[in-house]
Amino acid sequence: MQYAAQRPAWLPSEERCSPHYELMTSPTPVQSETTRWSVERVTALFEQPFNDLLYRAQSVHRRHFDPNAVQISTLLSIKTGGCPENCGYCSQSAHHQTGVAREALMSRERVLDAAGKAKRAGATRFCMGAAWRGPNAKDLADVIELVKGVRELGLETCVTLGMLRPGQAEQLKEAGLDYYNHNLDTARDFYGAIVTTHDYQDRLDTLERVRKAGIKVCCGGIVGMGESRTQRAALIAELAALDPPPESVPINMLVPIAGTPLAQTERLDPLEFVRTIAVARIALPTSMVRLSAGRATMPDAVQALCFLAGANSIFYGDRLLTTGNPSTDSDREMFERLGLHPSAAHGAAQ
Ligand code: SAM
Ligand code: DTB
Ligand code: SF4
Repeated sequence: MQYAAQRPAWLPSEERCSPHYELMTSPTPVQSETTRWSVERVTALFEQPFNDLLYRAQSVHRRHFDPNAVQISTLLSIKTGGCPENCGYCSQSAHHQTGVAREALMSRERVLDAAGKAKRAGATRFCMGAAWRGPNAKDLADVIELVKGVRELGLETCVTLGMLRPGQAEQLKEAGLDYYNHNLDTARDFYGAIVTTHDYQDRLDTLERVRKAGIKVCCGGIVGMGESRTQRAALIAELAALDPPPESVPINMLVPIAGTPLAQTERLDPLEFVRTIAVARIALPTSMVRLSAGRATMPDAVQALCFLAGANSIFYGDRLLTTGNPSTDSDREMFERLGLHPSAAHGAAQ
C-alpha cells in the first residue's frame, strides 16, 4: 500500500522563493532511496533545516508504511548481569560497579509467564536479552527451548545473546527464531572509545552469520554517548550499507547508568535525537525504526516528533532490560492522544 505525500494546497506561490522549496514540495525521488549513503550524504541530511528534514522523512515513511501504525515488542532480560564485556554504557558489565546483580538464566516457566503477559497486553514480538559475550553450547540449547516455547504462544521471537560462533545462528533458525538483535551501536571510529573487549568487525561477523542463516536482523545503535554528529551519520551509513539493510533498526538514547564510564555524559539535545530518527528513516526507508531506550525520560511531545520523523516501533512494558520504560497505561494513553494504533506482526506495508 502506498501512502503518497501531497503538495499542501495552502502553500502560497511566493513560498517558491524558499531555497528549500523543492524539498518541501517534492520529497526525495524514489530512485535516491536505493543510492549508496556515504557519511557525507548522511551528514548533509542531518544539516537540513528541521522542518525540511521532518517533511522528507515523513514523506519517505508514507511511501512504505501506514503512518499511524506502531509495532510493539516487549523485552525481557533472561540472564542479567556479570557480563565479561566492558561496554561503557552498560549496567550489566562486570567491569563496572552498577549494583546490577549477576543472575542465572531465568527458568522456562518465568520466561513463558512473562511472554504470555506481554501477549495479553498487546505485544506481537517478545525479545529476550542475555548478558553474555556469546552463548556456549549449553546456553544456546536452553535459549532454543525458550524460543520454541515463546513461538508456541503465537509471538514473534527475538533474542540478543552477544557474539555467535559459526553454526549457532543456524541452530537458532532451526528453532524458528524470527529476529536476532545485535547493534553496531556507534561509528566504527568511536567504537574503541566505548568498548575494548571486542571490536566492530566482531559485530559485523555475527551480523553476517545471522543474515546467512536466514534470520531477520535487528541492528541499530545508541546516541548521546559523546559522539559527534558526523559519527551519528557514520553509524547510519554503516547500517544502510548492510546488504540487505536490517529489517529492524533500534535507535537508543543513552540511559546514563551510575557506575559506568558514561554516567556523566552530557545529555543529547532531544531535537538532535529526533533528527537521528528522521535521518535513519530516510537512509533506511523500508526498515522498521524503533524508538528504543530513553523513552522513560522523554516527554510525549518529543516521542510524537519521533513518530512524525518515521519511528514505527517501540518497546512496550514497564521495563527494558535493567532500566525503566513508560508504563503500559501511559503508552496506551499516548497512542490514543496521537491516534496511533499497534500494527500486526510484520508491520511493513511495503
Ligand atoms: N549482550 C548483548 C549485546 O551486546 O548485543 C545484548 C544485550 S545489550 C544490553 C543490547 C543493546 O542495548 C546494546 O547494544 C545497546 O544498544 C543497548 N543498551 C544497553 N545499555 C544501554 C543504555 N544504558 N542506554 C541505551 N542503550 C543501551
Ligand atoms: C536495543 O537496541 N535496545 C534494547 C534491546 N535492543 C535489547 C535494550 C535497551 C537496554 C537499555 C538499558 C537497560 O535497560 O539495561
Ligand atoms: Fe552489556 Fe551486551 Fe556489552 Fe555485555 S556485551 S556489557 S550485556 S552491551
